[in-house]
Amino acid sequence: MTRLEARSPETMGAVAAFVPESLGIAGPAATQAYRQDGVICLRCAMGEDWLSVIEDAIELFQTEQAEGDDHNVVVRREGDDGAFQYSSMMWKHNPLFRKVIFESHAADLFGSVLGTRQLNFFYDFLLIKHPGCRSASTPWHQDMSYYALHGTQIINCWIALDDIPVETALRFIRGSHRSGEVFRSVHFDPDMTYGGPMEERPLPPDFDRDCEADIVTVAMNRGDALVWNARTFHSAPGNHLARRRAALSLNFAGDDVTYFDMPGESDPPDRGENLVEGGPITCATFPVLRPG
Ligand SMILES: O=C(O)CCC(=O)C(=O)O
Repeated sequence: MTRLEARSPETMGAVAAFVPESLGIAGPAATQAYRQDGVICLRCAMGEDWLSVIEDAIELFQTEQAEGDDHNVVVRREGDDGAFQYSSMMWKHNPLFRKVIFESHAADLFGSVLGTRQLNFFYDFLLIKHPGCRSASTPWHQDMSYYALHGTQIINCWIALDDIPVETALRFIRGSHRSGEVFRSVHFDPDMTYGGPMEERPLPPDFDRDCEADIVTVAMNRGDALVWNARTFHSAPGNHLARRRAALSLNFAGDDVTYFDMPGESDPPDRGENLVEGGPITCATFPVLRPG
């Protein structure tokens, strides 16, 4: 796990950015860049109409649902002015998140990047780095390390809810999804570890100390979205700015994804209903959004 900032954003390359061809289609150049780089940025992926539904969903979650929800984590480290909050699977209890997932163009737009026939919803993930949560850096990791899934067609679609300058933006290792290797899961909270016997997996490399590492980043505006492959390594700094840095990530799975009866803890911890090793993931928890 790497927490030191050894590379400044000026030394990094740029995530390829595209304006979607239409509301529901990213377009061939975006899809090709996603395949090659394992990450792209889609400009203006969500308009204010849907962003305001997301803000209302967050408001409902924070005021009525977050407390007591064991999927909701709030970490405030000593010396920080603000906390890092992250929550998942909110859609199960929150009709406004459900509206975004089931009724917006998100499934069409992001699904078009995957080039899949069937699209399942995997989970939602809200990340709020409150002003001044300076030490809440996100370690280098692959999302795949945490998933009780097999397959390659798994994407994280991370919708910026604030303007995000490069100083607090996500960083990626371009093309790191292509080796196919899955590394060990590391906890976002440095005081915690994941339980379980997946220790044969290697720990993530220390990319910040590797001047050859092809790190790319991008400044985002509210409504832009990053789409990345579940095997693409990424990290992020803490929020040293005096303003919120929030995102809603929607995670989808395509045709080649099956259930992995992973030993130990997975994240999300939810394992669906009656899933069997190597079998389809469709169930109430991972519903089909677009049939094959
Ligand atoms: O926003 C961040 O700092 C981290 C996001 C991330 O790593 C993820 O969604 O997997």
